[in-house]
Amino acid sequence: MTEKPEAKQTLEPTSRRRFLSGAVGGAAAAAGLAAARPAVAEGESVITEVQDWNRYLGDGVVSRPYGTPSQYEANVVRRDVEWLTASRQSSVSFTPLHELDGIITPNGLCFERHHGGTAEIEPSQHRLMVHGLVDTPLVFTMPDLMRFPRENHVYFLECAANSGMEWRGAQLNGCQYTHGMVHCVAYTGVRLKDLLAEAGIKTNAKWLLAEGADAAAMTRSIPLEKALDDCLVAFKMNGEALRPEQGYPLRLVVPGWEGNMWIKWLRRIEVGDQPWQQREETSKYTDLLANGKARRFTWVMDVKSVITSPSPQAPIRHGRGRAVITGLAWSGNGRIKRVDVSLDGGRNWTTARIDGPSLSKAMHRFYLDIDWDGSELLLQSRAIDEAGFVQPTKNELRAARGENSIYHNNGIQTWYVKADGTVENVEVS
Ligand SMILES: Nc1nc2c(c(=O)[nH]1)N[C@H]1C(S)=C(S)[C@@H](COP(=O)(O)O)O[C@H]1N2
Ligand SMILES: [Mo]
Repeated sequence: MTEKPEAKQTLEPTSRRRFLSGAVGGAAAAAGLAAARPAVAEGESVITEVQDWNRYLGDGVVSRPYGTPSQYEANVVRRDVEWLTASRQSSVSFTPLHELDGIITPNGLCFERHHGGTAEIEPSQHRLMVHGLVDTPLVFTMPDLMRFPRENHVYFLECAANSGMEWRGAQLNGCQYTHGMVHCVAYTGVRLKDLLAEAGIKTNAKWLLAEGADAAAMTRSIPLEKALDDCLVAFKMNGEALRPEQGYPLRLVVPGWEGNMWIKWLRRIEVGDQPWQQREETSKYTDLLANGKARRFTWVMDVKSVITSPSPQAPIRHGRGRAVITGLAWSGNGRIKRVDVSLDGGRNWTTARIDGPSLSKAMHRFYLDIDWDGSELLLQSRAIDEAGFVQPTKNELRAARGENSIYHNNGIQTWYVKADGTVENVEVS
């Protein structure tokens, strides 16, 4: 791989260009061009001549006791946007969605969002206390938790602020930045309802307060109904221990709901009869409407999708002909039923192919295989979930919620693919 890191170029806000829907594209898929083909084999030197990598014996086993990606993948990393937040302890890094495929986010590439930095906790010193409106307040050690029945589930986690910078117009040039506050991981954990049952919840219990052991001691109120439905207390991600950045040794998993409720470094659950509005940060996670009122308790993450390639950090490098358009779709309401892709800014839509597992409240991977004639495209994807919700356009969202919001932007993203294959973040109107 020879491409340079994109970090610099992506930090520049784009020109916020707006396009008239239908101004470009259209002919690309329909044209039915003869696709560019692989070269006809006739003595390819990288095969016929001995290369360095088959001249010498390679490193033996366990030369990398914990394996890391190839040196040629050094570009595939979490990135941050320096001007976005004042400190790295209360900041966010973004998942490099444009470099990934399938539905699982590798552990080392999961975006991070902390309010007081990463806590480094020794597991033998970690405790989870369950108290409040319970019959018997309990303190669980990690070995105590290992004795409860375990479950495995793949879930996405999306920060409510994902795509927040894009509310007023196209802003950041790459899906890592516009959509990278999301990851999708296979969790192993125990059911929160089993731990609550062990303590015995009182009949007037309605809410939980979950608290982390980080410097922020972050707390969130969670309705008891959700806790008893599908919340997990997880200790493994993608088969191995949680990473410190993701809450080692214990985190709350709140499927389909906004990321801020998924308390990391989980150390305390207090059972109560009302939300802890004053003490927690719930007031910050509201959606300010045009009339000055705010939406609160907007926990479910709405149906959403984005094309991950091509995208500004993943331009089309191979020229015209056969090309793969791919992206991700997810919904806090359950499974994704369908994803449509438009090449012309939303005038015409083609149903994309969802490939791989279709799991509730997990990422779905979609593909559209096209024959690109080299003309400009305005790429969009639109997801529909099993509850029947359709991903809205950004203008529809603004009409409903105004321009002051940051949170819960699930609007349709547009990528402008130019004739040279480079891609820009734009909006169509
Ligand atoms: N203890 C604690 N839990 C936390 C946070 C935090 O700062 N401290 N951040 C929350 C927010 S706002 C989000 S979006 C998710 C991010 O999870 P991740 O870092 O695994 O991506 O964790 C949530 N849980
Ligand atoms: Mo968040």
